[in-house]
Amino acid sequence: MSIERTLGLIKPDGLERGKQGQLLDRILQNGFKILAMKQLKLTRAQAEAFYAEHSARPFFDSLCSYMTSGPIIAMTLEKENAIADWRTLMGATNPAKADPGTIRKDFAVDMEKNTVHGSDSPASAAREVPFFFSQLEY
Ligand code: IDP
Ligand code: MG
Repeated sequence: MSIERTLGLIKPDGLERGKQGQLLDRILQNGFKILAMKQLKLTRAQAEAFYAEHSARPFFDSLCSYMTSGPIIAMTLEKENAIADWRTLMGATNPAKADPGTIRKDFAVDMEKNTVHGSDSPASAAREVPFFFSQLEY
């Protein structure tokens, strides 16, 4: 295992319900360093670009509307095995199928409003981290 960086997002439902403190605490308690962090609101074009891999999916339009419905928090997370470990801490996309103790099990509203995002592979982390952060921000 090696030290990795991955992109974490707290999605609009997390901020709207005031869960960001609890979510950041879980991230830190699980050994992640938050190397960079900012709160922002995506434009429609930015959301569509970020989720471009899903552009043909039936949920794409609704997903982009939801992701632009309010502010999000973007983070670069670092630890050993960060990419897989953050996905494990997040839990399954569908919170009804998420394991006990995962963020999505404990916080998600539904399959769309599932509170957090995480890069799903080294290739997506390499694309997603610089989507939100420049080298000047570390
Ligand atoms: P992931 O966030 O667990 O990697 P993806 O399949 O990459 O899941 O989907 C991206 C996001 O799109 C999900 O986190 C969720 O917000 C939304 N999404 C995925 N599948 C559905 C669906 O079937 N209905 C509604 N929203 C969905
Ligand atoms: Mg994904």
